Parts: sequence; structure tokens; C-alpha cells
Amino acid sequence: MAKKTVPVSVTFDKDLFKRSVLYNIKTLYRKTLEEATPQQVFQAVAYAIKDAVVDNWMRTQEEYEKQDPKTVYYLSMEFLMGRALGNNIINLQAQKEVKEALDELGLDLNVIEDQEPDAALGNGGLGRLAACFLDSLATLGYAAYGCGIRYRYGMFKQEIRDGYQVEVPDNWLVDGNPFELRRPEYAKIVKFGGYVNVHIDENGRSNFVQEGYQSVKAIPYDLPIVGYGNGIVNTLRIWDAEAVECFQLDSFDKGDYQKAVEQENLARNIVEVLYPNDNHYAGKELRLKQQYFFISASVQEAVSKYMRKHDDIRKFYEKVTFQLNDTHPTVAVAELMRILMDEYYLTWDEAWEVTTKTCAYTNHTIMSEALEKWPIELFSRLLPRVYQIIEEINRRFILKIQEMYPGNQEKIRKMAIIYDGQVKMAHLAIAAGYSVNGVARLHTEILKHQELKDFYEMMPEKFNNKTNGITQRRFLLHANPLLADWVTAHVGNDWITDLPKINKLKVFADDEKSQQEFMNIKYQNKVRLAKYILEHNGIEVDPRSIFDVQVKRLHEYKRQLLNILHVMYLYNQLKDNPDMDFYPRTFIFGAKAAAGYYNAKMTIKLINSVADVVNNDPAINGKIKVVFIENYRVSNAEIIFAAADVSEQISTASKEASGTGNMKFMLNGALTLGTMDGANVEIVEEVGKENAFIFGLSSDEVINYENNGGYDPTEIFNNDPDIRRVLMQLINGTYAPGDPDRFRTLYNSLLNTLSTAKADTYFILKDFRSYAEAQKKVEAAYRDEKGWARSAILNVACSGKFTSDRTIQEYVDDIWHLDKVVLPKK
Ligand code: GPQ
Repeated sequence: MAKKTVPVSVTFDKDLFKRSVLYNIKTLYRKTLEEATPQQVFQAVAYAIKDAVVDNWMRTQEEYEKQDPKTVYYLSMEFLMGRALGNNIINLQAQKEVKEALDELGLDLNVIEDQEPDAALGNGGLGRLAACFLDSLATLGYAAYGCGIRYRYGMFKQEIRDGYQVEVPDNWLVDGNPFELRRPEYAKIVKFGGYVNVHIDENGRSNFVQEGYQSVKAIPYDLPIVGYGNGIVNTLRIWDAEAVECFQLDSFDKGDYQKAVEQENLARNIVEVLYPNDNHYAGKELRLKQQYFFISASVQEAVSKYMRKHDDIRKFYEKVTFQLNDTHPTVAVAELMRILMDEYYLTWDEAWEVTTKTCAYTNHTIMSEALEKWPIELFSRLLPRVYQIIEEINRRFILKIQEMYPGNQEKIRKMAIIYDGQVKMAHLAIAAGYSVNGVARLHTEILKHQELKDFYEMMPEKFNNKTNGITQRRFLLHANPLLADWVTAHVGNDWITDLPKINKLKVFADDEKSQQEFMNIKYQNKVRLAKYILEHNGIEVDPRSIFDVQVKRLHEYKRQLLNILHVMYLYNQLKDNPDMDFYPRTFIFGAKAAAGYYNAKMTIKLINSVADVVNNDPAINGKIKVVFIENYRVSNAEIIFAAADVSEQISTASKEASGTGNMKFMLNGALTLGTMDGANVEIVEEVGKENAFIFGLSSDEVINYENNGGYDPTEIFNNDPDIRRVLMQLINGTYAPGDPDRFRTLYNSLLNTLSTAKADTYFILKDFRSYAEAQKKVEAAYRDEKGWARSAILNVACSGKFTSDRTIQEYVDDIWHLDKVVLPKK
């Protein structure tokens, strides 16, 4: 067995760190270590770590100045970073020293880490992907900026009261953020509203100027993104808003006063809160303001930074590329055009060439309700000059369509950027982007041949796939130290920066001793999660039971409803046959629902109602437990993945673009129970069908039904008594004593016998039997302990493809073409 230990950083000065912690407690709080609160200790430790980070940060940025590498700006409304302290310590390779130092001070690193609030500037997968990408970019040594918004309130905190979700504001900045750096010297002005005036200058040129606008000052805050063990520190730049100036009391007339107040309010409101919608477009005016706010500031900064070193803006794209994380930042296209034409006096064609060589677009969903379409009334009122530019992009794009498809009105109707009084952001991103990518192979194929078919036929060269990935530094090294050490003991530590090397574990899959060690680690992680559940939910769960986990945003297409209906079905079986052979199972859920998403919220209530009944029924002898983990977020996710036996990835085939939780479970040795959707397809391809549980309709079958008007769930209802019984329990008060109508809408979403509205659009009843069969196979497989251990080890061993390091290298090779930076030895 190749024994290697995690390398010890030679540069981290333990004694300096200790002194720094004590000094920070003194100067920040005028206290001694003994007097400080846990939060104050966290702050003091975080500042001490920041101190070490800042040295590398300065060195990296100096080196970027010297080497002038091409830089990617990852433009995203969301960065779901989670906690920074533990991650920074790991990436500095200072874990051993920090632990020792804290130990000598009588402090426990885990307790300190627990004091840090999650930076929850994102909803779910899309925002967490951005965070993983930043980690990989820094670790691989690429110059990158994340650009986003410094929301005052991030993703809401979820409390469960009486089984219902209650949203509580996430005031994550109350105690201050020790890692952030305010950079007022890079402030930018962003203009909203007013009208466009044309001034003819002395050369007879038309200059377009926005007048009568309101403006907001954008102030950047920088957060360090520490690369693993390479000294590189990149920057996540998030923008705060401030009023441009206090209004002057002596000079106002009524109109000015009104305007000044409005301007103040705009600044106050714009970065106030993250919209808690995942995969859903709500069309709110403030959301468009947020988008333009951070994009205008980011693009202005990218251009001025470039011009500080170069003189020809026409070659901007040689040094800069913008990646648009979904359509949310797509206004960047028009903003860059505006700056190039109005501020650098490029012609339309020159500006278009630069823009279309700079911007690239990632699509993250085919769900039609997620597509951003802004009413032109709203858009043109808020962003008059930008709208004018989009009109011209649209006019020229339509000419191109007509040139390729003469007389084909249908093509224009389907592809125009502005149509039916709406600005279609995806169409703008595709027309102006030099690359359009999906996030898993199946997803990209569906884009090319279904959703974006017309665009693919017109511009096939733009389309490419980049299967998502996750960072193993956070989701194994940090989240699961027992397994991380075990892996390193068996195959060395190369996996930390080269995940495919974890493949060497394969030879241990059949080794009995390794199997036992592996299962023992899994058990200890289950004990850790059981303790968390007892502390947070007051529910006792047995770590020897199968931990069957579905954690992700609550969405109908992700089908948490299928999971809980199946639990109801199992419970019925157990009630009928108390002595039936049944391997104890703990069904664990964690999910936030968008605040206005009724069916999603009622699904949470249903899960908690089933939990109440099942967990407290002595007749089933604790064989089924149902747990809803409150406030699912990055920090508790790390504990949950490590403890999972079964990974529920049960979306309706074709609907989940990729999924990334599926990869985190795999990396931690859980077996996938899933549909052939998103990246599940590629997971199964890597690990083998025999080491996963696949069920349900294929994406082709789903799409076929959809194209032919759906399917009829009443047939299943009529012919399958078990399913009928479960559905009736939704409306007969079994889980809502005294209020049998409580779950009527969920029932109606599946059946709806009364109206002609489509029912069961996510094929829950259609897939139910196949799911139940797969679940039976899970149980049988788990009874074979060695066989299970073997499959679990193989899942870990075959997870190499799913590192975000691989994903980022593909973006670099195929799209961005960045230069690799190596820091010179100190
Ligand atoms: N995704 Cl459009 C989100 O998390 N939020 C969104 O608004 C959109 C997509 C997810 C998508 O549902 C997952 O399948 C992907 O794995 C993830 O983006 C990252 O690509």
C-alpha cells in the first residue's frame, strides 16, 4: 500500500499565526482569549488566516501584472460559496499547523469553523457550480475574476414551524466578513432610466448620450479565492450599491427632492436581497436592475483594467473573455457594445467584432419557465441606450436569418431577439456569444436537437458540451476527512489536484479489509449525521439503517413528491405486514422551496406530516424514519454527503440539465438511485450500471409523450390499487387529520380528474412502479454487505471525471484559451 501523507506547507508560520490570533482578539475586542465569545474567536482566527492569504494575493496579482495572462471574468448573479475559513486553511495546506496551534491555545478548529455564517449568495446548483469553478481556476493557475453582487441578505434561512417552511432573512454580514476587502478606489457609476439624446459633434459624428437618468455608485468588495497549494489567490469581486451623493438641502425644489429620494432608494434596494427562485423567472423589475447594476460595473472595470495596460481596445478579446453564467448576465453583451461605441468611439462593426469574440454563454436548463423574457416596455424604460443597442443587434440578426432562410417567417418568429413585445435574453446570448454550452452531454444534445434546434442549425460551430464538475477539495478533503485520509493512505494524495488518480482505489474494491474499513468510515460519518439530526431535529435515527438521501432545491421536476409517495407506499406495506422482511431505512430530505412556490411548499409540509406519523408509530418498530433537515445549505451538505448510502437523483428524464449533488454523493461513496437524466448518464457510464440503480422513462420517451400531448395518469390510478391507495391518502386526512383538503393541490397536480388541465406533467405515476422496483433492489443489495462496500468503493474510484478541475480545463482548452500562470519560487 502506497503510504503518503498530505504535504505540509513549508511557508506557514505556526508561531506567527498564534501570536496573530491573540493580537487580533486584543485589538478587535479588547479582550483576552478566555474572555472572547466563540464568534470573536472565529473572527480573530479568520483575520489571522487572511493575513497569510493576503501575502499570496498580492504576489499573485503582481505576477498577473507582469505576465499579463488572458483573464476570464465569470459573470454570475450567484456564487454559493459556503464557509471560507476551513477551505482557505486547506488550500493553504496549513491544516496541520493550524490545528496544532489552536490546540496549543486550547481551541477546537471544528467549533471555530461552525461560527462562520455560510456565504449563501446563490440558490442551488448554478451558484455552487460558480463557486467550484473559482476553486478550480485558482488551483489550476488561471487568472480569473468572479463578478457578482454583494447581497445584504443571501438565500433565506429556512425554519420549519408546524411542518411548514418559514423564510427568515439571512443577515450574513451582521458580525462583519473578515475575508472581504472594500475597494472604494474602483467604484463605478451605473445609470438607470432617462432618455437617449443624440449630439452631433464637430466631426459630424452622432454621439448617443443618456440624459435625465438616476445613478448608483457601485463599490466593489474583494474576496480571496485561494488555489490549492500553489500560492495563487484569485478574486471574487462582489458589488455593493451606494447613493451617489447625499442630496443637498439648500438647492432642492420639489422635483429634485423627489428625484434625490428615489435615487437614494434605488441604491438602498438594489443589492438588498437575492431572489430565491431556482430554475424560475419571475420578471421582477428590481431583478433587471440588479443584473444591469453588477454587469455595468464589472464590464466598466474589465475595460478600464485592460486599458491601463494596453492601448488598442480592438484587441480586448485577446486578453479578456466573459463567461455568462446562464442568461442572467446577458445584458453584458449590450453594455460592452455601448462602452466600445459611446466611450471608445468604435464603429458598430468594430464593436460587434470585439463583443462577439469576448462573450460566451452557458445554458443551465431547458425548463421553459426559467427563460428570461423581459417586456420591452420595462427594458427600454430602465435601460434606454442598452435597449436601443439590442434593437439594432436584433435588426441585424433578423437580416442574417433572412439571408440564410429567405422568406421563412417561422424562423424569425422563433429566433428573433425581440419578438411579441419581449426581449429574449437566451437569443441575445446565442446571437452574440462565440460559444454556447450545455452542462452535461445529454443536456447539450437536447439543446442542439430540441430546445435550441434552430440556433444549432444556423450556427453549429458555437455549440459544445462542458459536463459539470465539483471540487474534491471541499467535498472530500474538507467534508469527509476520514474518507480523505483513507483514500490517501491507499493511493497517495495526488487525487487532491488530480482526481482521476483516485481510480487506483479500484483494486481495493474486492479486498475484504478495505471493504470493512470503508464501511466503518461510512458508519462513523452516519453517526456524525445522526448526532446532527438529533441536535437539530430532535429525531433519533439508527446509523445502522440505510441512509437514503435526497438533498437539493425543492422543485416539481426533481420529484421529491415521488420519493415521499413511495415512503407512504412502504409504510402501507409495513402496516399490512408488520412481520415482512424489511431492512431499516432512514429517508433524509433537505430542500428549500422558493417563497412563492405553493406546490413545493406543500411538498415540504407533506414530508414533515408523513414523518410525524411514521416516526411515531410503534407498530412499525422504527423500521422507517423520515427526516427533513432544516435549512439545507453548503455547510450541512458537507456532513450529509459523507453519510449517505443512497443518492436520490430522480428527476423526470430530460429535465435536470446536469445535477452536481449526484457527483458529490458519488465521490463520498453513495450509490446512485436515479433516472437517465443529466450527468447521471455519465456517472453510470463511469461506474457501471451494476453499481447504480437506474429506473424510469428515458428522456426520449418523456420528450415523445410531451410532443404528443402527454399521457393519461388516470389509467394508472384506476389499475394500480397500491398507487390509488397512496393517492387517496393525500385527500382523506391520513396525513392531515381534521384538514383532508390540505394536500388537495398535490393530488390535483397528479390526477386532476375534474378539469382538462394536464396532470402529472412530471410522470410521477408513470415512473412509480419502476422506482419502487429499483428501491427493492437497493434493499437487496444493501443486505449483501460486501457487495455494497465493493460498489461504494467503485463509486469513489470512478468519480475522477467529475472534478471541476477537468471541467475548467475543458473550458480553457475549447473556449477561453487562457494562459497558465506559475508563480516564481519565493
Ligand atoms: N440550475 Cl437555470 C440552477 O441551479 N438554477 C437555475 O436557475 C438554473 C439551473 C442548475 C440545474 O438545474 C442543474 O441541473 C445544474 O447542475 C446546475 O444548474 C449547474 O449547471
